[in-house]
Amino acid sequence: MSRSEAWSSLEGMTRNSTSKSPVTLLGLGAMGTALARTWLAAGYPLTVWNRTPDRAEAVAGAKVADSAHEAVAASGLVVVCLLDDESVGAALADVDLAGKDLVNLTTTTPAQARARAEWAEGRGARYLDGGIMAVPPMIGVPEAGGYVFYSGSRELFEVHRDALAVPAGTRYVGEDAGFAALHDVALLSGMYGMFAGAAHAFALIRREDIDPVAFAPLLADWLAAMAQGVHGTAAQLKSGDYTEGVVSNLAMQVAGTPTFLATAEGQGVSPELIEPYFALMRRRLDVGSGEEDLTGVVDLLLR
Ligand code: FVH
Repeated sequence: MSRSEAWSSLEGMTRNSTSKSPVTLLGLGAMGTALARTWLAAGYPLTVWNRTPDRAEAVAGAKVADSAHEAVAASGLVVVCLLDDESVGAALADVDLAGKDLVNLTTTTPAQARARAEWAEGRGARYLDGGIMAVPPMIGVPEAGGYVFYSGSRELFEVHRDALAVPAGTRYVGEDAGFAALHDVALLSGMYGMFAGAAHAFALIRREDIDPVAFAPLLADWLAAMAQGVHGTAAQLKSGDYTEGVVSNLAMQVAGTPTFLATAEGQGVSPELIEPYFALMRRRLDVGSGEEDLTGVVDLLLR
């Protein structure tokens, strides 16, 4: 590198580190600590606070505040990553939020997120809610594919976009503060359905001479292939025509369910995870929807 290149590179580094606005982070649990480390590594001046002060030892380089009040006063952007909505209320109870940009990455319900947005705005803050689609080891590792859903103040999101993009990808899903939590919980609920199916599958082979380690890739590949079906479901929900592009209709699938139940019985496996889904399929068939896809089950769930 020539002298002039080295100088301009040094200038660039200085400009970058001085142009980064300070960030305050409340909460140094597993996730908060991972977040903190990425902001520090990226050169953001970071102030942290945690209810149990010892945990701040894990984030060398951050300024450690003695109280949530002091931490919030230190930066315009205040990120909160605590256990639940109750802990957010407790941590911020006596804190002056006027003029602050509050980003709440704590997992909550959509209703709690909306109420928290109203609460924060009532105290003079702009509010953005976040739903983290990552586990701590994925934070600060772009190739891991983690990201955060954001919803609420678009202005806040745009102003702090660069800082918010440091720990993980960002996906803004609307002005409704509850939407990030709703997307988060919807995806995780889908995940638990998948885990339930996988648990049933493993139970079926559990007592046989079948190596679960050899079985796992078969199951994973099958689930990944079948997961693509959600695009067809979405298209049908949008058009309202549940017979559009049907490959395996409901009547055929319901006819196959006794085989699954008899197999479970034969293997000494409880059908409690799959039977509720089959019951919904039968209910939909009973109203004359045999030519449809499985999409009608979605409507049966709506109370
Ligand atoms: N860890 C994960 O895999 C998931 C990934 C997806 C998103 N979640 C959510 O992130 C929030 C924080 O999770 P976490 O992993 O950091 O959780 P913990 O390690 O258990 O740390 C909890 C922090 O909350 C503080 N805290 C708890 N109660 C209070 C309170 N009443 N007042 C003030 N702070 C409180 C706790 O402080 P301390 O116990 O160290 O004193 C920790 O800082 C969460 O919503 C996940 O669902 C993580």
